[in-house]
Amino acid sequence: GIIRKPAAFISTICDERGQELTYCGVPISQVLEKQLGVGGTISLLWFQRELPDWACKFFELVLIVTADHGPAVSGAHNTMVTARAGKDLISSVVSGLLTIGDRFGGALDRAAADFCAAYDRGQHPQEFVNEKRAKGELIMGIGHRVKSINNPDSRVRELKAYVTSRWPAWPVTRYALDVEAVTTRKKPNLILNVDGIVAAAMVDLFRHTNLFTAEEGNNYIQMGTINALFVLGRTIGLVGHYLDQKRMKQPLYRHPWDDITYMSPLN
Ligand code: Q5B
Repeated sequence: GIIRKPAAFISTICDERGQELTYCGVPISQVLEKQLGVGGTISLLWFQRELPDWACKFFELVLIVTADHGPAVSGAHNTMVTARAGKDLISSVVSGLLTIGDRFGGALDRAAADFCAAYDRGQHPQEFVNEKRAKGELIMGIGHRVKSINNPDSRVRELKAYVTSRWPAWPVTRYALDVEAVTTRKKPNLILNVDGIVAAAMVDLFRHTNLFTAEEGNNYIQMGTINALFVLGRTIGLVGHYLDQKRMKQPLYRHPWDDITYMSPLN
């Protein structure tokens, strides 16, 4: 018979070779006809299955609420500075995306892993907080520079209302809220932040749709899937900031000297 050389790549999410493009086996016409939307498209291309409507709508809700959080945050700031240095859209957006990490918008995966591990071992939220403090570690998904119990984050309120009314069960989200109750007693800004609520809700989603095995759900958490929701959402805002600076023909940005403390070790 014909001996076929082994393929260099295996792809399991999309096929463009036939008459009609398919997303994980579903023809694009059906994606449109069934109005799967952006959430349904994420469900096919990221998770290789059609997730229930409540889950797809949740992805869309996350994209909406994480799309932007003003010009002052790290990502938007970098994008604006890069745009004003005369760079193109991709360079400017990428420079913003590269700021996403533990401190800014990229705490979701570790928050998911930590909350779910603590919940699974039956650790009391107070003990979890004590343990983190003893290790000198920050709790991922907790804390905000400007939001606090006195200045609540409406994004978190919306997400919490959605999850608690639509999820079949949400024990890890409950656990994260119990952690928040402990941390906010210490400092009012140690709230469950937008990263934290999305992370906890995603663990509950993997566990309670009955469409993922426990191993699949855990693998998705380990792979870095949940940060992808923030990355995708915030890309919308970063494009907006790039266009905004270009539209206004903003000049090269140079940081003012009076806002820099120059300290030479030899003076
Ligand atoms: N402390 C977010 O810090 C921030 C603590 C904590 C225990 C904690 C910090 C943090 C974990 C990572 C995380 C996602 C850096 C944040 C986001 C998207 C965004 C952004 C936007 C958007 C804020 C002061 C005191 C110290 C600390 C203690 C702080 N966090 N203790 N666990 N998690 N969180 N990141 O206010 O005793 O005084 O030494 O890293 O979840 O990024 O809008 O800005 O949409 O764009 O600068 O919402 O919480 O406070 O670091 O100076 O700490 O609080 O140990 O204690 P801050 P720090 P002490 S959402």
